[in-house]
Amino acid sequence: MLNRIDLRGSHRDPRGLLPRAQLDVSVAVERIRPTVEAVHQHGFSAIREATERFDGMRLERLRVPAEAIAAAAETLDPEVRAALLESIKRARRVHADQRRTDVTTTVVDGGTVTERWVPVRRVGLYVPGGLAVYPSTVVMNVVPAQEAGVESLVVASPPQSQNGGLPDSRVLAACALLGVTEVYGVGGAQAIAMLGYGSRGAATPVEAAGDFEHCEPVDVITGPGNIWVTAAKRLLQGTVGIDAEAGPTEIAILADETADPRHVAADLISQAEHDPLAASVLVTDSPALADAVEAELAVQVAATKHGERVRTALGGEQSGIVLVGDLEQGLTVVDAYAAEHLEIQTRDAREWAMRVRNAGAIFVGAWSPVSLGDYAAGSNHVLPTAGCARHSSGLSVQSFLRGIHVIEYDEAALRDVAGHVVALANAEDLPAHGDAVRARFRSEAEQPGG
Ligand code: HSO
Ligand code: ZN
Repeated sequence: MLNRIDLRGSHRDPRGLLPRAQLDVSVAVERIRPTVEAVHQHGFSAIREATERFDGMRLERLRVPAEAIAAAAETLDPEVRAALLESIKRARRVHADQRRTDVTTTVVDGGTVTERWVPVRRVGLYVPGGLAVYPSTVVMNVVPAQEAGVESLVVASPPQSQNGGLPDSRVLAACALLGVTEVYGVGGAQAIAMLGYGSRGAATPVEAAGDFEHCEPVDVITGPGNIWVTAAKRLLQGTVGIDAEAGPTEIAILADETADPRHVAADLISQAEHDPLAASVLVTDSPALADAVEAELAVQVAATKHGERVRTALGGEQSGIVLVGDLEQGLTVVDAYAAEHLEIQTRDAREWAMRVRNAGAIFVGAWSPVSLGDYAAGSNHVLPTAGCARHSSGLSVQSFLRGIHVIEYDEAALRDVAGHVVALANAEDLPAHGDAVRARFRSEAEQPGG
């Protein structure tokens, strides 16, 4: 079912040899540019037009009424409710520990620099619809924003025809459990544009904007989504802050002969279930394990609910089994791949995990499968995909904070360093910079740097 790539004995940089889909976001950016621009200019009427065209639904309003959110919480299955509450509790514990305290450095006597960690004021959190519904993603977006101290927080999620054009009721229920009251039933690129620009429309006269509740623009947009959502986030970057790009999900497993092939197969299937474009990659130094996993996949895929989707994902060019000569080479391979999720199922798993440089999140040993992290480990599941783990982190409290330097020197401390400022200003041929310091020391005798 899976392609095999044999890297045993190869000394080449594995980067170009690994399975990975070529998803061209820049092409999608051009496709959605007119929609985003229309929402910028015309607000609600453009959002409505795009929703009709792409989702086949007519929007009467944007904001989900408070009664609908409350009703969703009341009708939520008690088992799901308990699970969501546990997921929220664990996520809060982990994310509360990520809060930063302001740090003041006394650089010299009378001269300090303080780093103040300040939450952004308003954020927009996107929760995808599509092939599945994601109340768990509400938790993973909202908890870090709340723990960061964000004061204004809105959720956008696609309207569902089976829920009367509102977002999925489990998504709404998760919002209720988290105390989120501002929710919009809008999806796709038009939702991202709405969050970034608001729904009033720059070119729409105030009196024509309608008297329903509009969405005001946010400062940061986070959350996963399909390629159109990702493209819109890329286009809006600069206008607002965005988190790392999160495309189709990925799991890589580094395993040796001690791994249980049934677990490895089950975990590969678990993420393939998300999307026919999902990637499942096994990296192993054991051909026997590779064969055993293949045999297990044949059995388990036949029995799994979304077999069609899983088969497409596992058989795609983005998935495969990579054979390596030893685990050292395996480490090089998983670092080159920079998976969204990396499982280590080897002898001394923790030691190997500590040596990994590139991954969105690392799952150590036999008892920490990715699906635990998807729902209830306390960790975040909004993670960088497509190799972005080489330079980006998953969602965290930090995603919603800015570190602001506050500089405070007294007269003596400034006088002390003034000569250096003047020297550097002159070296850059920016003498007015030096003058701004010298102007503070009135008498000639006091003038630093001559
Ligand atoms: N594995 C997905 C998250 C998720 N799984 C949500 C189930 N629900 C991307 O990390
Ligand atoms: Zn998942």
